[in-house]
Amino acid sequence: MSCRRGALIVLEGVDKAGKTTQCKKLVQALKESGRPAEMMRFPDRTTKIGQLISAYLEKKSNLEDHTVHLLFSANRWELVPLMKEKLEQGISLVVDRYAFSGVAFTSAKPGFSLDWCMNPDVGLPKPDLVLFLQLHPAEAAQRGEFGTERYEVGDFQKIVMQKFELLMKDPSLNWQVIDAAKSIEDLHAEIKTHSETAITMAENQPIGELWK
Ligand code: ADP
Ligand code: 2DT
Repeated sequence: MSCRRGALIVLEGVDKAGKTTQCKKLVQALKESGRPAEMMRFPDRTTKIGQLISAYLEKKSNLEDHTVHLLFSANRWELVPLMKEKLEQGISLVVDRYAFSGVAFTSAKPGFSLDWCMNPDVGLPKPDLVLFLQLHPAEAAQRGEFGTERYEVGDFQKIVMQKFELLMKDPSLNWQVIDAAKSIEDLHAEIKTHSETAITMAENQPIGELWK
């Protein structure tokens, strides 16, 4: 490899765990320490597929459950060429939700196996680090009411959490569980340390393939 590649760092967690707050702070801190970094988020609502997903989440349209699952996956795949290009240029990507949200949310619906849900995302760029921001539902509730989007319902989120726990048992991924009840600054310090280690480890390794 002619230049050191960037790392793929994913932040996952339940709603209001602080994912977006921490992604932004991490990108800023990495840049300030001379490590190129950019933020991405899934779903990326700016593409044509993303707009279909956005209308579904906003309850402006209804989509069949299998169909919307495949659209979420397609929304990741359509960005893979760009992601690989950036990683190969040495830019680390800090990603707000990824395939793990995809699997956890759909498999929380009746009749969806974990295996079926994982299949469309097999082979995506493999994260070098997955930070799971763990927050008790009662703590999350203190951070404000749920919004009005689809899935922003307490009981559904509890099942989603159980599905995330199943995914976290996979030893082929570098999962780091973080206590998201800590202060924004304490969390940031912990996340930055894990990320710097992952960036150093990833530098001389090829980009992996998820769940392969
Ligand atoms: P997410 O992206 O996981 O849904 P956000 O980053 O949007 O979460 O944060 C949700 C809300 O909680 C925001 O109002 C944010 O300011 C607040 N928040 C984020 N992190 C913390 C924290 N560590 N402690 C207390 N409040 C937080
Ligand atoms: P936010 O934009 O507020 O993060 O909400 N979701 C996300 C899925 O059901 N499947 C997926 O593949 C992804 C990435 C989680 C987005 C909502 O969409 C859900 C919450």
